[in-house]
Amino acid sequence: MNILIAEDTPSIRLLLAKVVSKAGHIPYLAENGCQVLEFMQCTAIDMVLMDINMPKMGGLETTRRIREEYDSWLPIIFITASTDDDEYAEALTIGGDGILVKPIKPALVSAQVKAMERIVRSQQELNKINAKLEAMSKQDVLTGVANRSGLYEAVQRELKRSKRRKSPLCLMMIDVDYFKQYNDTYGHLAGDECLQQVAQTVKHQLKRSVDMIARFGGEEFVVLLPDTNLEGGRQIGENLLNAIRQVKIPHEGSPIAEFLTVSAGLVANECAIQDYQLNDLLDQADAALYKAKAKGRNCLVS
Ligand code: GH3
Ligand code: MG
Ligand code: MG
Ligand code: MG
Ligand code: MG
Repeated sequence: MNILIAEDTPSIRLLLAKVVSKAGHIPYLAENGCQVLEFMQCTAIDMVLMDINMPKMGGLETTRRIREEYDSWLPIIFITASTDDDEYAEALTIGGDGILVKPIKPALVSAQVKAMERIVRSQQELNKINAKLEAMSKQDVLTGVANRSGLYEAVQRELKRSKRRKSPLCLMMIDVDYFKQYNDTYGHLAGDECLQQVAQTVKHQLKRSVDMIARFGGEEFVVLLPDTNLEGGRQIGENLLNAIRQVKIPHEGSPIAEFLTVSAGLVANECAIQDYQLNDLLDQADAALYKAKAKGRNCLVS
């Protein structure tokens, strides 16, 4: 762990640094609260050992500011020469996690750091699990691409960016043609594999890291193309439809082709960059998709 030691008395600062090093951690040194705050802006600190009485900014005020500025918890252990219980209580109340009373006893400092490390480690585990759960909540289980929730988040973000940069974005809705017949012919499991293939084909076709594909639901996918106007979106869309045709997934039940095809509806927000909302894009892409189906499928309408 990176442990920041804030103590204005040089000999005590040195002693604490030795204890921290001996316990296998990396000590960083500060002489007052101002240095602590500065330090925290550029280095990831896992724990703070902080004297309450320091010139410029003491431990209590520094802690108040840390708690105000940082959302995530950082353990702060106070060091004090005071024998006043009220001061201990105040220190814990404003956000301290422990108190060490001077004169410093190395064994006690080391044990206190170890005890706090247990909490830090379990907090880190929880953070990891949280990050995983959050990623999972935005991913489609069957195809591995983003799900609707991941899509909505990306569209909201890209719409803001599009307005800010006055740069258009495209949204395309893709729907597998005669997929009910596909399931009826080959079975539901083969249908699942087919959806995985469609998703992966589209994913591999998208060259830029900002482009994304999401499973909107069932056999419908949405492709989001930032910084792309309608003409660019059309080209990418036609290429996607072609790439899916080229996979040549047999579809005997399709009345229109030997192999699996998809239809697509495309919309760009280029004419009304200020006003487009998520639902406008989805509604218009869906309306275009409906037209593509009505035109006979296996095509893109924008
Ligand atoms: P269209 O060309 O008009 O789009 O016809 P369609 O048959 O593709 O459309 P419809 O909406 O009638 O049927 C969609 C089918 O997709 C029905 C449903 O069982 C199937 N489906 C939806 N989700 C899944 C899935 O996760 N796995 C499989 N295997 N099939 C799915
Ligand atoms: Mg002091
Ligand atoms: Mg559908
Ligand atoms: Mg369909
Ligand atoms: Mg149908």
